[in-house]
Amino acid sequence: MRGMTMSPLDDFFANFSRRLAMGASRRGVLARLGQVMAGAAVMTPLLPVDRNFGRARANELQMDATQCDYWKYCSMDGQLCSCCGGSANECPPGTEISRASWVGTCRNGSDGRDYLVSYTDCCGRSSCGLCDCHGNVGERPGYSMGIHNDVNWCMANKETSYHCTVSVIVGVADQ
Ligand code: ABN
Repeated sequence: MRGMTMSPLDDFFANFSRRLAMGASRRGVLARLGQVMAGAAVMTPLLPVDRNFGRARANELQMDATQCDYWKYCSMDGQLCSCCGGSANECPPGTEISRASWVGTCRNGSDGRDYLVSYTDCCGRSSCGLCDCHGNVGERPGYSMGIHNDVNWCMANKETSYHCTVSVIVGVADQ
């Protein structure tokens, strides 16, 4: 740069880097690098990474939502909306979701965790009649409505006719 005129900005950065270079000994740089590497080694196991390497998600995508053995249907008592013009968690066109529902607990075999799954009826059309599934895990006899799932939840709606049932994961059960 000798013999050339430097702009104030060039001047500033030249001075700054010179001061930085003088203050940073090779030993200091190595010590700092060591600290960063040690920190990374401690923090890495704590980071929320998918230790299942995406297998749980892949299994989920492979499940057939029109079959009763889909794990999240374990406590189902009704006809699958996925066979009736809707999907596992969406009512078919022309129906409306029931205001009440039944909540069961199902184990997802691919990650070994228990999930709370709500079973909600789709109302306003006559029964779809397809894919009738009766998992009924956790159900108790019909003398108490809160623990019995053989119930037309559309009875809480204005349109009380039952068409089919959707299932939605609403939480992870306490371990
Ligand atoms: N919740 C499904 C259902 C609907 C009508 C009758 C029994 C069960």
